[in-house]
Amino acid sequence: MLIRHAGDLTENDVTPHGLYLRRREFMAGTIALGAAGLAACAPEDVAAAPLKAAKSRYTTTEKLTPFKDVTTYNNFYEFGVDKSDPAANAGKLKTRPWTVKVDGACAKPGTYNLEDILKISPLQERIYRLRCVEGWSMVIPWIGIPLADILKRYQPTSKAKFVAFETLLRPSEMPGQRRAVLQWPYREGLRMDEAMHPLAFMAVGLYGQTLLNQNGAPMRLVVPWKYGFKSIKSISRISFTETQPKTAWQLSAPQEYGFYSNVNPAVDHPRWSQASERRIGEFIRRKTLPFNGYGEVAGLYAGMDLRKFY
Ligand SMILES: Nc1nc2c(c(=O)[nH]1)N[C@H]1C(S)=C(S)[C@@H](COP(=O)(O)O)O[C@H]1N2
Ligand SMILES: [Mo]
Repeated sequence: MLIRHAGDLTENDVTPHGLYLRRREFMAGTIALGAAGLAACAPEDVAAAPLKAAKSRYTTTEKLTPFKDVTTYNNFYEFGVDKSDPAANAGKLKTRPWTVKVDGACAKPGTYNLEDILKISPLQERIYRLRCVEGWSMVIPWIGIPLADILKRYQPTSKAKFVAFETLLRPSEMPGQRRAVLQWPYREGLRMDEAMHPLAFMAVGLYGQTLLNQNGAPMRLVVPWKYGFKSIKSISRISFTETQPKTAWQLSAPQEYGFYSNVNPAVDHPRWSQASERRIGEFIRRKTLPFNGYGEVAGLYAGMDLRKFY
C-alpha cells in the first residue's frame, strides 16, 4: 500500500521555504498574465494566503507534481474547456464572502459561512494521487478537513443515504457557464458511507497556501480513489438525499460516466483504455491501480459488480 502510516499528527508547518519560492513564482505568473486578466480583480481575489496544517497519516510518499503544473493544468469547465483556461479566467471569481447552503435530510440545515465551516476541525495536510478519467495523474499536497467531520456537524438523519454537492452558479464570473457544455451548476454526489470514509477530504488549500481559484477555491472535494471529476470544486451547496443524486457528467454522457466512477484499470472508458496513465511531468506511462492505489476502500463495494456500477 502506498499510504504511509507516519503515526500521530505533528504541528509542523508545511514546507515554509518552498512556499516562499512558490509565491515568487506565483507573482511572476500573475505579471505574465497581463493587465487584461487581472485589472478588474482586487488583490484578495487572486492572492493565496499561507496555511498551517498538521501532517496527516493519510499521505503518499511519491514525488509531488510541481506547483506550476498543479495550478496551470486544470479541468474547471466553468472557466473554459482547455487545460490553461481556468488559470487564465478564474481570477475574476470572488470567493469572499462565501456561504454554503446545507439542506435535505439533516437536523441542522442552514446557510453557513466558510469561516465557520473551517472551524469544524483542525487543518491537515494530505498528499494524495489524483487520477483524471482522461488518463493523466498528479500527486498533490492538499490542505483541508476530513469530509466526515463537516457532514457530521449537520447531523444527517437516517434518511440520508447520499450526499449531493453543487458548484457555485455565477455566470457573470464564470464565463464557461454562459455556454451549455454541461448542465450548470456542476453537480456531484457520494453514497453516505463513501462520504464518511476517512480518505474523503474537503480541501481549502494546497502546497501550504489557500486554493487558487483554478483549483476550486475556496473549498472543493478530494476523493482520491475516484476519477478526478468526482472532486467537485467551489462548493456552494451540500444536500443530504434519500435517492442517488444526478451528477453533471452522468447527465451529459451516462454511457461514459457513472455515479461511482471508482478508478478501475479493468473497466475501460468506451473511447479509451483506463489501464495506464501519464503522471504529469513524466513521459513513460505507468499502470493505473485499482481504486487509484487506495485499496482500503474496497470494502465499500463488497458484492457490487463494478462493471455495472462504473
Ligand atoms: N465544478 C467543477 N469541478 C470540477 C471540474 C469542473 O469542470 N467543474 N473538473 C473536474 C475534473 S475532470 C478534475 S480532473 C479535477 C481537477 O482538479 P485540479 O484542476 O485541481 O487538478 O477537478 C474536477 N472538479
Ligand atoms: Mo478529470
